Order: sequence, then C-alpha cells, then structure tokens
Amino acid sequence: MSHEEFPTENPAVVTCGLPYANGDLHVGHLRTYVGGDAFTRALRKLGQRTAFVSGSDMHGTPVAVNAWEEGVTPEEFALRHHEKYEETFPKFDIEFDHYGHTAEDTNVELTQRFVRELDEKGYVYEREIEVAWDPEEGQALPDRYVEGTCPYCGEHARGDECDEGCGRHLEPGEIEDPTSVITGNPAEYRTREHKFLRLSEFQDYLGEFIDRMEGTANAKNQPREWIEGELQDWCITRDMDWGIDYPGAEDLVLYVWVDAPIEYVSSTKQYTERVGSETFDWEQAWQESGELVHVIGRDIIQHHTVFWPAMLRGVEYQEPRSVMASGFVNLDGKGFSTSRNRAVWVDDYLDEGFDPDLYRYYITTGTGFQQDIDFSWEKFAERVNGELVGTLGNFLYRSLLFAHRNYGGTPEGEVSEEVRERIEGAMDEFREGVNDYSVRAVGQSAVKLAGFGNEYIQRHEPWNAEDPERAAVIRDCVQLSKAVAVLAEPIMPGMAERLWDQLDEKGSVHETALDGALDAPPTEFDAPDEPFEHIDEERVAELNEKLEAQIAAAGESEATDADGSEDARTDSEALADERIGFEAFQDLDVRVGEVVSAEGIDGADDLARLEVDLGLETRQIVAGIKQLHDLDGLAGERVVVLANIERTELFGVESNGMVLAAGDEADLLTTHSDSPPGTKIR
Ligand code: B3M
Ligand code: ZN
Repeated sequence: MSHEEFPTENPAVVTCGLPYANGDLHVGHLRTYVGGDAFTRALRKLGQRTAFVSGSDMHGTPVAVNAWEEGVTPEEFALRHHEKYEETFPKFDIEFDHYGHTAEDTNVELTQRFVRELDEKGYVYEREIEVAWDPEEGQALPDRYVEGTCPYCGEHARGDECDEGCGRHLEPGEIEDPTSVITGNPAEYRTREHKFLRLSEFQDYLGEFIDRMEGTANAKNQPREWIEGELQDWCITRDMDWGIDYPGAEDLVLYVWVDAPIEYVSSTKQYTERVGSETFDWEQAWQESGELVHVIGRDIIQHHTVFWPAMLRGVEYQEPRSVMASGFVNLDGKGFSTSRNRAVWVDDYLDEGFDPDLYRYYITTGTGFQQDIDFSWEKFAERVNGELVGTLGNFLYRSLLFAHRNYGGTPEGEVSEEVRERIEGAMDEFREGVNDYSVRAVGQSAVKLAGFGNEYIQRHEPWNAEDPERAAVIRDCVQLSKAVAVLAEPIMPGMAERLWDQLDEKGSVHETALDGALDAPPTEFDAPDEPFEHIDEERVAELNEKLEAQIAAAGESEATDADGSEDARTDSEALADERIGFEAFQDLDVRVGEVVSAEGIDGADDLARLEVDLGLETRQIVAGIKQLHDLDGLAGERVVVLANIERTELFGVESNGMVLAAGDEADLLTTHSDSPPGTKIR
C-alpha cells in the first residue's frame, strides 16, 4: 500500500460490501455496486492494475432468520439469492472480476486459516458471557433472533446492530429487554463460553491507521469516536449451526462479520486462480503491496475501519488504503421498504426497458457519494431529459450528424488549441475525481465537456461558416465526442461503447486509456442515432401509478423489512399542528451566508467551527456537522443562517448564529441562485 496518487505500480483491489443473500434487489441496493464498478473502471483508465471483487454473504442470522420464515434451509435459501445476484449485477454492467460467496471452500479455508493464526498469536481468548436464550425453543438467540432496546441510545434495535438509532454494533448480551423473534417471548439469559478478539490490543495501531486511511469524509471521521474511546473486545463466535465452524470448537460458528470480509481476499484469490498470477497476484495485493479500496454503505463503516483492519493487522496482511462509504438511497423522500413493497425493483426497472446507464448516471452524479440521494421517477426523468438528452445527447447527435452529412466522418486537420486544452482540463478533473474518491466528479468531467461542446457549436455556428472554418469546428466537435466516450465510460459503459462503435473506432472503449481522448478519431463513420430517449410526462405518470398500486397491494403491513432498517432512514416527524403568525416569522433574521472556513473542534465529536460571511460581517458559528461533511470542501458554499439566535458557547467556542440544515444528515440548506451573502430570507 502506498499513498502516492493513483495510478501506482501496485495492484489495486476494489471491493464492494457483500450483499446478504436474503432478498430481492431494488435500485437502492445498487448504489455501492455501481459506485465500485465506476471507480474501478476509472482507475483502469488511469492505468492502475485493478481487481474488482465481491460475493454474496451467505451466513449469519440475516440469512438464517429469513430462511426460517420461509421454511427452507439457510443453504438452499442463500444459494438461490446468490445465483440471482450473480446474474443481476452484469445486467447493470457491474462487472466483477470475481463474484463468489462466503460458503465456498476457498473462503471457509481462508477464514479458518485467519482465525487459527489470530488464535496462535494470542489475539483470541475465551470468556463466559450471558447470551439471549429462548426457553420455549431451547435454543440460543444470537443477533437478529432477538429485538430489544439499544443500551446506547434507547431506540428499538436488532440483536447485533442499532439499526434504527445510533447505528452502533452491539455485542451479544448488550441489547436490553430482548424478545425472541421466533416465539415473541421475552428472552432469558444463559451462560456460554465464547471467543473474543482482543481488539484493545489494536487500539494504538487503529489510531494511526485511521489517520492514514483515505476515502470519503464520513468513513474517516465516524470511527474516531470508537477508536479513541475504550475499545471493547469483540465476540467472534455464535451459538448456531449455520456458519463456518470455529476451528477446534465445533459447537461454535464464527460470527458472520469474521468470514464476510475475508471473502474479499478469497474472491481475489479465485480471480488469480482463473487468470494466473502474472495477470493479477492476490498474494502480492493482500500481503505485500496492494492498494485496497473498500466501497460500502455508510451503516457498516465500523466493521470496515475497526474490526476488519484489526483482523488484517493480526495476520500481517496489508491494511485498507481507503474506504468509500455511500449515503442511503430514498424513494420519493422516504426510505425504501422491502416489506411494504415500497421499492423500485431492479427487475422492474429493466423490464420497463430503461437503459442501465440512465440509473448509473443518476445515482453516481446526483450527489456526492457520501450524501443520501433521493430517487423518484420525476427526478429521474428530469435529469435524463435535461442532462443526458438535453446536454450530452444533443451535443453528440448534432456534432456527429453534421460531420457525417458534410464530411462522411471526421474532417481533415488537427484539433484546435482551445479544444485540446479543454479536453486536457476534463482529463485532469477525471484524474482528480479518482484521487478524491469522487465518482461524481469523474462523471461530471464528461457531461461538462459536452456542455462546453454545445456552447462551442453555438459560438462558432458552423452551419453559417464556410470551409475550411466549418471543417475546423466540426473536427473539434468530433474530437470532443470521442473524449466524451472515454471520460463517460466508467459511469455509462453502454453508451460509451455505442458511441465508440458509432465513431467506427477499433478496439474497445473499456480498454482505452484516458489519454486516448486526444487520439485522432477515424476519418469515416455512419450517421448517428440519438444516444438517449426522452421520457415524457405520461410515462412518468404511468410509472408512478404502477408504483402506488404495487405499494397499495402490499397493504399496510407492519412487518419489518428483510434488512429491517430502511424505514428508519427518513425523518418522519409529523407536521406541527400549532400555527404561528407572520410576525413570529418576521422575528427570525434569516440570511444567506458564505462559508469562509471550516474546521473541526478538538475534543468534540460532532462540532465544527465555521467562519461565515454574512455580507455586513463575518461570524464565528459552531455547527454539529463535523462527521457529516467534508469540512475542507465547505469553503465557498452558500448556506442559510439564523443570524439573531442567542449567542452561546459550545466546547469553549463561542457560536454567534446558527447554520440551518435538514435531517439527521445535516443536509445544509443553500440558495437556488446566486443571492449574495447577507441577503435576507423572507
Ligand atoms: N453482508 C451487508 C450489510 O451489512 C453485509 C456486508 C458485509 S461486507 C464484508 O450491508
Ligand atoms: Zn443505538
């Protein structure tokens, strides 16, 4: 591992969090997989040797409980879902080099090897603990077999995870007032012997590791609280049949979070076994000098920045270079809900005939990777029609049609200085996007270039010009089109491939390096097709009707979801009943502000100190956004400030105003146009 810029000489491994093999996939689930795939493709464009791996997570109670509800064995249940996932990902051009599963021999063997080594090195010990027990069934109730109350925040929680509240991992026995999900009875406790990993031994190491680790700001900031606090040892065994046996203690299986990340390694190993170690050497990547990048959902940051790096360190493997943790996807402002059928299912999206590229574009470029993003058919249509049809498609179609009709392809001559520089600028944005772990910036480099192309055509009006001036402009436009194909490939591989063929380019756009954006395009090509189709209002109305009917048919079920957590993602406080007069509103002095600087406050987990320009003066404001935003990127952002709130002091820092933000994610309010700092909001 190095922290040189990408590309490096080392082999990289990009992994995606393993989906539990326990239910159907909806479009929200695809966010991290599309993100991982796009990031991998972008790395390869820079010339970085990269393996892209994942697999299905077959073990643990998330699978066992759902299989039990369906009355089938966990193995049969998990394999069925695994096969479905394996065939679904490629339909969205999510092309893993290896997609395995955690119950395969490779993973069972490697997991046991890891655990034996950790044990031999003294990192594992045995301790008696109280575990939840169902007296009626006479069985232990690990993890999702119980529900109860989170001891940290008081919210309703599942056995091993506070999924509706603070998001913490819960150790066996920690959950309060547990009830059995099998019988609904209050659980009792039994004393059992379990194995623990001495996490506390890794405390100093983890503190240094997190300072080095790259990725999204949430993944770098959130774990500090855990790492800097007291690190509890981690129970790595469960009383269950379904799972990988603890070597030498066959009545215990390993906790699913032990064997799941090891599948990242197993999957890479299986890739090497297929292609040979000259092409990709899994041992080099994992044990000597790999750039390991984990792409995950933000609910599993702790597992990837605390438990997993400790395990890797214990067996002397490489540490993760970076963790990219995505925000959640909502549907029409509320969480997806599997049990209420409130979801756009992946199969339904494809059956509607939508190109996977449209969703890939929507989900990667709509917000920063760590922010939550909303999906609705309206918003989807709006962005497809505006950005893809209006900007990208329009530019490509009119350029290539003009070129074909007038010149049968690319006019002779060299690309102009201005256009060459603009393409080089887009290539720089692309490279920086990769090094900032921003798939959004990667995607925007292509669309912004097409936007420039439209402006360039308007400015030069080739239809009014005479040759050779006209030829020169069209020559530039064909070059821009080719550059768009190369730059957009990570985000929209299907569109890029069609455009490549359209230009009659040889070879594959997927294997073309970024620099290929500046190579001369072929001299002859056919008339183009429009790359994207407009989605009209009636279609959107139909899609919404279908979605509503689907939700209504599922009824008002109160059941929890397969993965239980989705509905908790939205802030669904009831609207206030009590009305206020306009005068009361006028008492609020709300202003447009511009962030001048932002920095974390030492010792405070959440707080940041901002300098905000309010036009007439610059104020110091303390805001609870430290873990939720990339503070370095905030300068220059417009925000909305309540200027006449009482002064207060937080952590010894005076706060003179309040920055307004929405929801648990502290989504910062901003302005739609360019009202200058100090403008009053009324
Ligand atoms: N199977 C799914 C989740 O909790 C879980 C990920 C494992 S990644 C090693 O999102
Ligand atoms: Zn909690």
